[in-house]
Amino acid sequence: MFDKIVIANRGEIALRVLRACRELGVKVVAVHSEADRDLKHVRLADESVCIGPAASADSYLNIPAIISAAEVTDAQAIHPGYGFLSENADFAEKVEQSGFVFIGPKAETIRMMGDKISAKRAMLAAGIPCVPGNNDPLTDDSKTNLKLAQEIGYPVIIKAAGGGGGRGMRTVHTEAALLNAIAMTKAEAGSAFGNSTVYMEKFLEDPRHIEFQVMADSHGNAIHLGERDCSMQRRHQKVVEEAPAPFITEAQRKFIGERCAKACVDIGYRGAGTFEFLYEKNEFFFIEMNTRVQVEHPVTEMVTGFDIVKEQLRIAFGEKLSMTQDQIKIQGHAIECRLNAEDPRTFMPCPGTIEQFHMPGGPGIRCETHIYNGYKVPPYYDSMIGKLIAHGENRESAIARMRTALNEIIIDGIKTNIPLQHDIMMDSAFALGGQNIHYLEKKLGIYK
Ligand code: MV4
Repeated sequence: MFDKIVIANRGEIALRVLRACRELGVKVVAVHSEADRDLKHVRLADESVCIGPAASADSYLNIPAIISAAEVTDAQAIHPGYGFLSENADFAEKVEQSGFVFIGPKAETIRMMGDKISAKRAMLAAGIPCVPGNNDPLTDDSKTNLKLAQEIGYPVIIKAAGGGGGRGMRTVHTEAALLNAIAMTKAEAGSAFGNSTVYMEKFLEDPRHIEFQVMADSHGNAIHLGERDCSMQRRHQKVVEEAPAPFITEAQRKFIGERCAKACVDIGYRGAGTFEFLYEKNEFFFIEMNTRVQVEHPVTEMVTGFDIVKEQLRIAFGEKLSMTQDQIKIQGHAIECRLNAEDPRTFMPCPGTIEQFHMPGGPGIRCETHIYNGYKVPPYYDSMIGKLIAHGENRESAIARMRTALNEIIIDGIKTNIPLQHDIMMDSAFALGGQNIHYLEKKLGIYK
C-alpha cells in the first residue's frame, strides 16, 4: 500500500479519506487554505501544508501548490475527494506527469466524460440506454435543427457539451422557440465553459434521478454496487439520497448494473464512478457519468458493507478488486440527509461558530461530519457541513431511525437545514417513495 498520500480537499470528505487511510496504514498529508487551519482532518493528519489564501481559486484549485505539497512531503499519491479538482483532467494529467498517482480514473477518461457528447457516444457503443437525441454537436443550420427536433419530438432540451450537473441547458416546448434557444445556450456555454458546443435530447418531463455506483480496477475487472435514488433535490443540489431506489426490481438492477460494469471494462475505466440516469415510465436513460467519489457514497456503503474509499486507494495502488459481483448483496435500506449551514426557509448560507454539537447515535446511524464544539464554519466554501446516514432492515425502519437521529442531533450557534430534513422525513409522499426530481421544489412552493 502507499506509504503516504495527499488529501486535496477539505471538510467531511477529507476526514472520510483520512479515516480510510488510517485503516490501511497510510500516512496523510492535509493541504488546506489559510481559513482552514482548524479543520478536524488537518489536526488529525500526520503532516499539513498551507497551500494558499481562503479563496478556493488560490488554494483548493491551485494545482502547482498542491503538487508542490506532494513533492515537499514525499507523498506518493493524491486523493481529490469530490468537487474542487476531482474531475479536472488537466489536474489528473499534471499529477501523473509529476510522478504521483492520481486516485481516480486516467486523465483521458475524465476528459471523455467531461464532454457530455463523447460520454454519451461511449455509453451508446457500450450498450447503455441513453436519452434519445442527436449525440452530435448541433450545427448552425436552422433547417437541420428544426428537422432534428421534429424527429425527436417536442419538448426537447438543448445542453452544453461542456456543462453537466444542471449547468448550461434549456428546454424547448415549441418549434417557434427552438432556434433562439439554441443560439442562447451556445452563447452562454461559450462564456461559461469556453466551449459553445451544444446537443439536443428529448426532454423528459417527470423523471427520477437514479445513479449506479461502479468500481473498476486496472486489470480489466469491474463491478456495480447497485443504485441510489437522488430525486430529492432543490436547484440541482441533492438534499436526500437513498439506496436502493424504491420500486426498482432486482432484475432491473442486474440489467442496468451489469451494463454499467461492462461499459467500465469497455472504456478502460479505473476507480470509483457513477452512471447517472433519468428514470421514467420504467425505463432508464443515461445522461452523464461522474468520475469521482460522490457525496452520497455512504448509502451504498451501508447497504453493501463495501468500503468505497478504501477500495479507491487499493485500486490506485494497482491492486485487483477485493470483491466479485456475486459477493455484492443489497442488505436493507439506507437514507442520507445532507446537513447544510443555511437558513431552512431562505436557503441562504449561514456560516458562524458551532456553539454546541451533539452527534446522534444508535443502531444503523452514521454521522459524517468534521464539525466540533467551537468550530467556525467559514463563509468561503460550500455550505454542506456533514451528512447523517440511517440504515435499517427496510425503508420504513431507515426513515424511523433518521427521524430519531434528527431529533437527537444538536447543532447550535448557526442555522442549519435540520428542520427541512425533519419535514421531509415526516412527509407522507416521501414515505411512499419514488417521487420525481420536481417533488421537493413543488413541496417548497418554488417550482416555476
Ligand atoms: C434532463 C432532464 C430532462 N430531460 N435531460 C439536470 C442535471 C443534469 N445532470 C441533467 N439534468 C436534467 N437533464 C433530459 N433529456 C432533466 C434534468 C433535470 C434534473 C436531472 C436530475 C436531477 C435533477 C434535475 C432537475 C432539473 C432538471
